[in-house]
Amino acid sequence: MLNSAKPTPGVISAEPEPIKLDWPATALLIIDMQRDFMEPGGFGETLGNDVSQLARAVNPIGAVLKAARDTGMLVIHTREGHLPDLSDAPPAKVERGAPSLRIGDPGPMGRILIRGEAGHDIIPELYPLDSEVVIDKPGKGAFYATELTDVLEKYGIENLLVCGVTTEVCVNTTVREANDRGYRCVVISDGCASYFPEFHEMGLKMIKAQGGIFGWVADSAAVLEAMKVSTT
Ligand code: C5J
Repeated sequence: MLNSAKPTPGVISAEPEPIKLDWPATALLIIDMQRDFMEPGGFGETLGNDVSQLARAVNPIGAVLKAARDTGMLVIHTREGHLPDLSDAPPAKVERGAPSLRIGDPGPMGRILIRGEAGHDIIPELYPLDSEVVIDKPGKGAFYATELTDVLEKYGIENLLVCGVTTEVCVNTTVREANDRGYRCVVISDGCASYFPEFHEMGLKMIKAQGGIFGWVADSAAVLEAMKVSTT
């Protein structure tokens, strides 16, 4: 745990300070745990990244996902990707850089970052249940051009437990969007990962700095400990 003090029952030992959440108003938001980011041959690797760096987030997310399912917490998964005709993919995104394959090109897991292709799907270890919400997003943030706000309002959600990949890109963008919309975000530190370990560290620091300018950061053990008490 991040804080050495004995946790108060139901309170998440978080940084910059402990936080107590109203659990019925809390959702688990899992960002982009897709084969395209996690596995060789996908979007992440075409950008030159070592995808093995992301594997460390899978088990911590799995543990919190299990607890969320056991306690009936709303679970939301996101997937970054584009329509097959690329009508929702800005040319500035598609044309950028010098990847080995561009968005829409055929790859070993189907067309890169295209909805419906094998690479776009969520990894088997964290596969959504039919009852869970899946948000398809064309951007890095989960609020841009999606129905996420409507979903959160429908379920009366005020707080988000956020995890997924990558820490400094889609997790950070989503947390910043959520913070501006008034949601309390607790980012699960070991449930996030980056291709660049130093960006992961810095991405978490940016969230919790300045009194938690974008939100709170806690590890999965601290979140699980608090959930044990608070959901009963
Ligand atoms: C990226 C993401 N890194 N899910 N997407 O392009 O963070």
